[in-house]
Amino acid sequence: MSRLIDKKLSRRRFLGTSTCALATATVGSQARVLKALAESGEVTTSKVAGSKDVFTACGMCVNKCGVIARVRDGRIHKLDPNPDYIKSRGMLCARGNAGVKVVYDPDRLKYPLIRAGKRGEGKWRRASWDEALDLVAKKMNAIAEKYTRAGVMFASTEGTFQEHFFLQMAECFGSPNTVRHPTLCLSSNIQGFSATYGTFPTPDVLNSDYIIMAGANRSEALITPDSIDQLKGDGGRRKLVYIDPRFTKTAAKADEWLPIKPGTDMAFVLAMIHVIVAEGLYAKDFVETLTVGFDKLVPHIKPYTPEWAEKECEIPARDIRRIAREFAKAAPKAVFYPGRRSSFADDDVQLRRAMAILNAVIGNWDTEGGLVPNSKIKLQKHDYLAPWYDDVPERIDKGSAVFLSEKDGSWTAMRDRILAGKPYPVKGMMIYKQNVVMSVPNRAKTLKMMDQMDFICTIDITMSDTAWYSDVVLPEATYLERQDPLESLSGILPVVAFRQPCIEAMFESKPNLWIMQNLAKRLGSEIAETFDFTMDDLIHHQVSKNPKILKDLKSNGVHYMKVLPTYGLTRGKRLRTKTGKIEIYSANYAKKGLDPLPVYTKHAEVPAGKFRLLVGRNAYFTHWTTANNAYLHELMPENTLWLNTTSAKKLGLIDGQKVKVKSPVGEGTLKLEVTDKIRPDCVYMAHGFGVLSKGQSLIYGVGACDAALIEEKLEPISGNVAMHQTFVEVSPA
Ligand SMILES: Nc1nc2c(c(=O)[nH]1)N[C@H]1C(S)=C(S)[C@@H](COP(=O)(O)OP(=O)(O)OC[C@H]3O[C@@H](n4cnc5c(=O)[nH]c(N)nc54)[C@H](O)[C@@H]3O)O[C@H]1N2
Ligand SMILES: Nc1nc2c(c(=O)[nH]1)N[C@H]1C(S)=C(S)[C@@H](COP(=O)(O)OP(=O)(O)OC[C@H]3O[C@@H](n4cnc5c(=O)[nH]c(N)nc54)[C@H](O)[C@@H]3O)O[C@H]1N2
Ligand code: SF4
Ligand SMILES: [Mo]
Repeated sequence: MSRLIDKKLSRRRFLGTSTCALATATVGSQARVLKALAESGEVTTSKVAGSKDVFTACGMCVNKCGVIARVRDGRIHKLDPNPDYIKSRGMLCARGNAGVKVVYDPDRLKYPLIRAGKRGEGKWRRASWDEALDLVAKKMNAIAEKYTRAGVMFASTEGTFQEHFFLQMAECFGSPNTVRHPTLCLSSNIQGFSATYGTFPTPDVLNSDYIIMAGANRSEALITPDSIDQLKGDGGRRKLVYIDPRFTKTAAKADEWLPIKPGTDMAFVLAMIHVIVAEGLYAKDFVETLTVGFDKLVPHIKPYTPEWAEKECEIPARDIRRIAREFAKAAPKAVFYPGRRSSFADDDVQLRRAMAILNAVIGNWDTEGGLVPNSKIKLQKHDYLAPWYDDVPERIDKGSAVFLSEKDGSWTAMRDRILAGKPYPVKGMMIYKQNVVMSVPNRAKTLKMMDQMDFICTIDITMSDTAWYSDVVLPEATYLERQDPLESLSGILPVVAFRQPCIEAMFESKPNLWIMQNLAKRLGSEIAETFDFTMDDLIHHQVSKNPKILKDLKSNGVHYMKVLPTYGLTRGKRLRTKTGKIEIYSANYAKKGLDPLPVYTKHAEVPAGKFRLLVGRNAYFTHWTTANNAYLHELMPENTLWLNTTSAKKLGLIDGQKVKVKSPVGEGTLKLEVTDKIRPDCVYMAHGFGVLSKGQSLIYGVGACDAALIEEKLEPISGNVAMHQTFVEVSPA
């Protein structure tokens, strides 16, 4: 019997990130771009002779671009972009194309595996699903009995499945200890903007005339449609100012590159606000009617002059002044881009608040070319009745951050509490689609936490480092082999993404729903009942209020709302802040003892003879997950340490030599890349190498692991980890 209950009956209410669900969306100018792209022939969708073409959604990163898989004789020959998929402007990136190699990867997980040697030794035996799932259920129950149900933690990352089934499993099993990627990624950003606007808005990159991007490397760290829009559609009118200690590909495409001193962005932003306020360049009517606290901002911002900021951020005062004037002049078609990953420093929420306030004072809220509240296409929720347990304690990381998300937790805070065994023991780990050994800074500490676990189960598609240190490894079918729930992607142009199987699941891999259902059966009838539906049931339930969605998905692979551009839908309405207005001054923060207006704090200087370690994306890889992909590996077979030419000279190091990098928490060896593309006080390496798992045959023994080097610093408001506060020594290997 289907258990898709309409009303939310769940015991614990999951608090998601707030999005402003609006009735209509903005399509007009966006549709023009898509049409122009299609006419220019840039969207190539060459058919494979005799192929069956299947619409699906890319699973290589968070964007879920529209794909047409060309399938012949039960094999995927080629992946093409879906030209109708408006969010990605009909684009499929290098990783999207390389998705074929995920399916036909000799290193992929084929069967359930049970550890045969010591943890991390790499000795496995093949098991049947029955045996493996019996063991997982037995271990979960044993931990629940000995400790409490909270003794099993559930870790997962972004994706279509985790929301639906993995968190449901955690809740139905009775553990409050779910932990997901946001505190390794963007939770401080969401917090800073939401505290100001009541939502995390989307920049209207396509229609903006002036964009400042700080540490948002959109030409390499792809976010659709921003990455494409940043390059298209402005007829040469737009100016892009890019701020990054590294000369990235976005810097190469920008009109100006400002190599800021890391950790000092807030000085730049506050000085911009200073100029705009002092010179009366702010949007007066807008500020008066739509914001609160401008009167408090005026005296607050006074000391933050460009001359003061220059000393902090090393961007000349005259440039700050000029950029502030240009920015205000282009308003409201101007944005200080909100960015995505926000874990630069441990005061990141206040940096994001400053960025939000800068946008607010020029009045770019909910206007063309400005910051636009997200729209989202409504899908019916999958609800269920979770069993009730009396003895479940609060989350182990409760109170570790001022605004801690109930479903996302704080990764590093949770790890610290587990290691301390306080306030209670957590002895089991269920991991779905997350590589915690690589993605949580300070790898040694993560391994120590795993060491003290009685049981670890990882569900992945390949032998990640996390799987390598697990007791049971379960193979999920890859994204090209399974049906996922529909996913509504919010934005200026919201779409519903559709993932359907292009071929049958290979080997003994199984989709997540099957895995959860079969585990649930072993955990008892109450839990099993909540999983008693088919994927088809779920999808029909999701579109039950609007069946056209599914019709569109089946015929075009995408559903979006085709209406004229509509900005300003929030005008005259209350925002989702306490005052209903844009909160320049946050009384809510004041009440919690936080700075109600962003106050600049100095960070530690790089000690003599050391360098600040930076992390960042490149266009060929998604985090760690694609380094071992045969196609992408060709583009980047190893990672290098970027070191500035003058710094290399001082150390007597030469390009191409092997160097040792040492931080207070770890070390690694990799090849040196001497370059002028980075400030002399920083070094950088790509994420994804220095793996521990021998199951990654192309990259095992190659390069260094950034997670082994980075010290975790907690951003106390959001629980986000700060990534760029580690200093390293570099010496010949
Ligand atoms: N050092 C360092 N750490 C970082 C970052 C960094 O740049 N440097 N970036 C941070 C950021 S922004 C983020 S968002 C996080 C991301 O870090 P995580 O949340 O850990 O995500 P990924 O690293 O992408 O790992 C995803 C795992 O899922 C597996 N996988 C892929 N597809 C499937 C599938 O279909 N099913 C299943 N079951 N598994 C699958 C992959 O093989 C991989 O093991 O990392 C953060 N940590
Ligand atoms: N190709 C590709 N695209 C991706 C992903 C991927 O793995 N691969 N991951 C997706 C995910 S999960 C995320 S979160 C986004 C991340 O998107 P971004 O946040 O744009 O990605 P990063 O490359 O981490 O960008 C951080 C940049 O900040 C710079 N930086 C470091 N410190 C400072 C500082 O103090 N100030 C300033 N101004 N800059 C600084 C770094 O040099 C780096 O270039 O990308 C998404 N898109
Ligand atoms: S940006 Fe690339 S990897 Fe990410 S979903 Fe789109 S095509 Fe796939
Ligand atoms: Mo991220």
